[in-house]
Amino acid sequence: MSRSPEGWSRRRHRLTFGFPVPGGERTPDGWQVEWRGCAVMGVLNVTPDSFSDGGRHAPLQAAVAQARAMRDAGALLIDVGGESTRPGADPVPAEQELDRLRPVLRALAGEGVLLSVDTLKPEVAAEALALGAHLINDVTGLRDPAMIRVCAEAAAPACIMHMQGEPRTMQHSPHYADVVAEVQAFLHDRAEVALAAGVPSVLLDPGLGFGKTPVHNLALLRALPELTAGPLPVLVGASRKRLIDTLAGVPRAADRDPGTLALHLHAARAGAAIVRAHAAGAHVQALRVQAALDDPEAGPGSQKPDPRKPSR
Ligand code: HH2
Repeated sequence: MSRSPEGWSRRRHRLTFGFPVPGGERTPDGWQVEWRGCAVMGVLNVTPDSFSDGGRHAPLQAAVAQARAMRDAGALLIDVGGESTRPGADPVPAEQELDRLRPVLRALAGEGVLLSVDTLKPEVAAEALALGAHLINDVTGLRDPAMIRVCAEAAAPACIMHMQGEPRTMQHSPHYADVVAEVQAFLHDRAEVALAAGVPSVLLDPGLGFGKTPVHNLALLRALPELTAGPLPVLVGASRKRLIDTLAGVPRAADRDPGTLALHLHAARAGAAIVRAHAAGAHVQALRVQAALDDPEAGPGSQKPDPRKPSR
């Protein structure tokens, strides 16, 4: 695996916003949020039918409590979703998606955490940004020019994810001549178009499980160092996905956090800037430990070890 010269945990990543954001610093280009190594995006689904946590955070109090817990555990961003994009999912009307998102966004807008909204509808993105969301996570990778316009007009960054097809049918027969080259070309093309149109910054996401077989997912995970070698930050979302069942035999999605961590620690070492996770606190902890192993200046390794203290 190729490593950036200073090690993955010391590599700096940034997102630029055209408006003040929690943790942002004013720069000539806008408000910048900068971090080192790999940060965590905590998943907050306010849907009845998401594949691993559907219905759990639908009541407003449960959603707010979960968001606060993830923020307090050290998540950089909370990704709020009002529509499931699991394989086979039918789309929900924009008004229904907004009915789910509005109360949560209103409640979380002043909570001092970066809020991303997981939507593929420009009209939902526009209202979410007006309600206080900071970033749009679009699983269709800004294929709709209207989504680019919404992000550019609000001066909000976007996560560009690759998906072959659409959620209802994407897993029927995914096919690529060269999955790594095709995903990379798509992400770079959409990023170029979005940045030229005025979207202030973007995250790139290979879209694990979105129109991909286990072989495609593994090829993308193994090729992450290629994708992260470029200047744009890369997000990886393997959380509780079916690949973990294929690799380790874990049929229940809610039982897949250990496998998720293994994949996300791999992604971090391969240079990912953000991992998207349901178990946000466990990820922050594991990434801190792994970063301390990678960075000789971090953690107790930077002090002289006390030879009288047993190490266990
Ligand atoms: N995965 C899911 C949803 N949104 N966004 C990005 N950028 N990357 C991902 O890998 C990704 C995503 C699927 O997970 P989840 O939100 O838990 O499920 P559902 O779509 O059923 O709500």
